[in-house]
Order: sequence, then structure tokens, then C-alpha cells
Amino acid sequence: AFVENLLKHPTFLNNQYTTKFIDETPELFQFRKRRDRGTKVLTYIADITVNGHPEVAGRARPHPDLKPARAPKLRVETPPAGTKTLLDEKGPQAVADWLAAQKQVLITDTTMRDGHQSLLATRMRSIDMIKVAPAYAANLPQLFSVECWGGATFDVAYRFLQECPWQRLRDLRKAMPNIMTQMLLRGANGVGYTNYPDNVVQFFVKQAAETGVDVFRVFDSLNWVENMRVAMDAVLETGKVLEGTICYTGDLNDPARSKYDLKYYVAMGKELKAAGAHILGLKDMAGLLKPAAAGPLVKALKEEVGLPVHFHTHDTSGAGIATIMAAAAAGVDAVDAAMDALSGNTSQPTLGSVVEALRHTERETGLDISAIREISNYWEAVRGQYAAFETGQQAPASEVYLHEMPGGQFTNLKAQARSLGLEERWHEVAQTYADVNQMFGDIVKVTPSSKVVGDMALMMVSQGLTRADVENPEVELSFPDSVVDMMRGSLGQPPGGWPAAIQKKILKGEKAFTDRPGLHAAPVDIEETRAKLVKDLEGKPVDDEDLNGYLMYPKVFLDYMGRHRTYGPVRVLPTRTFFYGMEQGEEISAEIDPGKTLEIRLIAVGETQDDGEVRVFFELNGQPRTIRVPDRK
Ligand code: BTN
Ligand code: 3PY
Ligand code: ZN
Repeated sequence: AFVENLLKHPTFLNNQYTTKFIDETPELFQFRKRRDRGTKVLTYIADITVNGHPEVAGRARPHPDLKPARAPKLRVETPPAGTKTLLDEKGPQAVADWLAAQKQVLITDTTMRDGHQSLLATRMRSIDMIKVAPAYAANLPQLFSVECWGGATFDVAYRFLQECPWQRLRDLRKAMPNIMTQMLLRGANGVGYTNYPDNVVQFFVKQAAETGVDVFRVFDSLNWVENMRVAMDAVLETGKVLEGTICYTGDLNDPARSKYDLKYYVAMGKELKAAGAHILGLKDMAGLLKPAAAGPLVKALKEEVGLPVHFHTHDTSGAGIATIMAAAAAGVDAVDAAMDALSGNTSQPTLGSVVEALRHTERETGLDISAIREISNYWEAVRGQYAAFETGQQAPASEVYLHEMPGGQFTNLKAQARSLGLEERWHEVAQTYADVNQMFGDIVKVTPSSKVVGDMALMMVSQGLTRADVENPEVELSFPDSVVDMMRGSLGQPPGGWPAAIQKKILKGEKAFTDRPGLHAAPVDIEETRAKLVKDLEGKPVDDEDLNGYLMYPKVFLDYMGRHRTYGPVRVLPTRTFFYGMEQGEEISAEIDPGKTLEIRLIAVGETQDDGEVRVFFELNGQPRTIRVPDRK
């Protein structure tokens, strides 16, 4: 519907005309194009100033005294050699061998991916990352990697931030030439929520490597290695680092949760090694690995699998650093942490505190704590801009050991519960989530399987159903689509398969499959899809990055392109302007091309006219400009 409205929109019609004009008048190209983008960006600012941004309506506002975020000074002119230098010179196996040989614990900074995904609903904009990236390269060159791509950031960039995720990756890669970038890849689910055809996953991985990903952390939402192979093989083909990943769930030291025991994890680790993984990822997406279990687990994986181990956790319970210390004592090679200002609670443990906790021990990290503080201070000011997306989570909670929700899902599900009017019944949702997990056979819960469990839990709480009701063959129920699809086999197989009785009830006679979902999806004709997309975009050329965006998220991508046509490159706007527009007399600058700046001043906002439009008066690089936008309030 958005695209339909857009097609009828006067601004769009106007822009369409302009585009044709440009195409047919090549000598005007440079000049027209620049002016045109300026008008588009002014249209966006005018629209937000008049109508507000729907995403922040009714939410907390940034503190009025909030200082602009200033990136720290670079301590050296040329970034010193780092892990990326090693990867480029000697390849991924050399990186893994080097990692295994280090005495210090290596650190991955997750601030630009999981940090804001878990604390700010993934809403951090590229401009806030790119500004500080050179400080990482210059001042923290000893980092193992910077996790800055994948997971939920891909679709959120298009969907809510009106920016291209590929451009973010390219810009970050360029700004940190010496440190490896890292992404989270959901195996056959790519960066989406369903299983994609094999060749879509292959095409995506190839492009991600080309645009700038160095380390691929590949996992499967049911820990089914069979379903990870296509993605893992594709990574191996690129010559980048393959971090084959085990998702941790349950409680290793609890005899009552014996499904996921040491033997299980070691066997999976061996499968991943045999599949070609350079590094073994241990992904504790909910923060369930307790300190007393971390030692034995890391030790067993190191000794019996023989790959360097990279540990990822969430601090939801507050016990994250204790677990990291236990893992470090047991010989873990690398750990994830988030910069202090975006750490803790559902995010990663606190990077500076991990560094301090390990100082003066055998496993001291070698990172400069004052450089960390400066970068964290930058993030503190950035975080303030995103007040609208804060979740209000005040304290860590041991309740995570009950529900086992991943850090990235927790706040999301809470928001969903709120929108269904179930906010007051959150603890019931948590208990029901745990019940659903048991009903489904005690599964790994991580995107997308975690979403399925969440959907089922919300349905049960909102309809007042207990686990016994759901399991009762006498009670007729209609299940969420995602639940039916998972039981059908579309996300793959959990260890031991699905519990037969509940699967039968959910599928209502439909047959399930137990082989790899990729075998049920015909390959996509990539060039045919490109041709169709070019047509849908009225002749605009479609490169492989755009095509990959479309293949992962057709509707989200097209909506993004439609808005891009009207509003232009809004990624260049400061975050406050992007979400709140401008105030009368305010002046901002936005770098629209390297070295080319738009100086924008808002002069005044007119009254709403009889035709429902508002005129907004600007100065753009000193020239008066009037923009009309509809008053939608
Ligand atoms: C969204 O899709 O909700 C977020 C992206 C921005 C949408 C723009 S903001 C200005 C204009 N007004 C709206 O209601 N949507 C567009
Ligand atoms: C994601 O898949 O986005 C995750 O963060 C899983 O933990
Ligand atoms: Zn995580």
C-alpha cells in the first residue's frame, strides 16, 4: 500500500519527471543530480518536521542538553597492522593459527551489531558508526574483529532507517582497513527469518565477502549442521574466515537437562571442524552459560575439537563477566564484548571491564583502556540520540534462566506483548515461553526458531491457553503460521526430531519432511529476477548488492527504493534531524558526497493550505528553497 500511495504522490510524480529529464539530458546530469538529491533530502526534513517520524511518536525524547557525539582523536596517522592485514597477506587458516597461538584473550567489539540490536531495537544509523570507525582502526588495532553487520541489522537498515546495509558495510570496511569486520549469518536463513534457496544463500555470501565481511559467524537456529553446509561452503569459497558456530542452550551442569550435554556440544564441534570451520564459535545468545559450566565446556571443546574457540554471550543475567573469566581461565581464545556505554543487560558484557578484569593476569588483552574509555564516551553520546528506542530494562534478571530468550529477542517480544496489551502479564509470557520450549521438545531458541516460540507463547497468553490445553487432542486450535511451518520441517530438524504428538496436532494431517529444507526450494533464476526488478524499478540498473537485498526481502527492499526516490540519501542527515526534523532557525550540515556538504537552514514552517499542504522554507547552501509537504497529522 505504501508503494501504491507513493506512486500517486505529487512529489514522486515530480521526481519521476526529473529522472526522465536527467536521463534525456546528459549534459545536465551532474548539476541536476546534485540539486535533485538536495531537494529530496529537504523534502524528508520538511515531512518529518511537519508530521513527525512515526517510529518515535509517543516515545521518550533525547535529553535537551545532550552534547553532540565527538569521535576521539586518532593516536596515529596510519592504522597499525591488525588481523585484517594478516588475513589479506596469509589467508584464513593463518588467522586461525595465529589466534590459537596467542597468550592474550582476543576481543571482538559487538557494539555496532549485537550491542544496539539488543539494547536499541537495532536502530543505530550508519553515520554514527562510520564517524567513530577510524578511531577503532587507529586506537584499538589489537581487536580481533569488529562485529558490525548481519543479524537483524540488514533488514532494519532498509525497513526503518531508510539506508542501504551494503553501503554501511563498504564504508566501515574502508574506515577500518586493518581490523577484521565480522557478521552474523543465520546459515540457510541468511539474514532473514525463513529458509532461502541454496543459490540465494551462496549469492549473498559471495556479495558480503566482496563488499567487506572478513569473518562469517555461521549458525543454525536448531543447531543442525546439515542445514549450515551450503552457507559454510560458500564462505570457504570466498577465502574469508569461517567461524562455524554452536548455539548454547539449557544448563550444562543440570542433570535434568541432559539433552544438551558435553558430549552433544563436542560432537557438534567436531562436525563443524570436519565441515571446514577455521574457528569454533560458541554462541550463548541468551546468556545461559553459567560460570561453573563455562570452564568444562571450553576445555572440552578446545581439547577434543582442536579449533580456537570464540565465545559470545549476553549479560542478561548479570553474570556475563564471571562466565567470561571462567572461559578465559579454561583457555578460550577470543570473546565478544560491547563498548561500556552500549553493554550490559541484554547486550554483551562490558568491554572495558573485561579488559580490566584480565589485567595483570596471564591472559591480559593488550587493549588500551584509555582508548576504550574515549570510544565509549563517544557511544554514550550516540546512545542518547536513540532515547526513543530504549526499552526501559532497568536491571539484569535471573529470570532469563527460566525463559531462555535470546538477548536480541527479549526486548522485541516485550514490545510485541505491550502492543497486544499484555505488558502487565510479562512474567506470564516468560513462563509460557518456557512451557512452549518444553512442549516443542526443548529446542535451541535463536532467530528464527526463537521467533516461532515467541509467536506461540503470545498466542497462548492472549487466548488464555495452557500447555495442557494445547496438547489436549480434544481441544481444536488454529496455530500461528510460523509454528505450522517449523513443525513441517521448514527450519530443519532439532536433535531427536519434533515430539510426535504435538507435531501431529499442529500439522492436522499434513506430512512433515525431515531432509534439508534447501532441497525443497528450487533455485532462483538470478538474472531473470534482476530483469524483473529492473522493470519494477522502471529501468533503474540493479547491481548485485541491490539484487541481494531484494532476494532476501522483496517487499522491504521495494518499499525502501520507493521512499528513496522521494526522500533521497537521508543517511547523510544527523540522527536527531532524521528522527525529529529541524527547528526554526536551526542550521545543520550534511556531507552528501565526500567533500560536498549541504548547509541546511530551516527558516520557517508555513500554515497548512486549503489543499492540505504545508510550505516549509529553507536555505540550502545560502539559496532560499521552498518545499511543500502534505500535512498528515
Ligand atoms: C517507516 O517506514 O515507518 C520508517 C521510514 C520513514 C518513513 C517516512 S518518514 C516521512 C514519511 N512519513 C511517513 O509516515 N512515512 C514516511
Ligand atoms: C540474530 O540472529 O540476529 C541474533 O542476534 C541471534 O542471536
Ligand atoms: Zn548475541
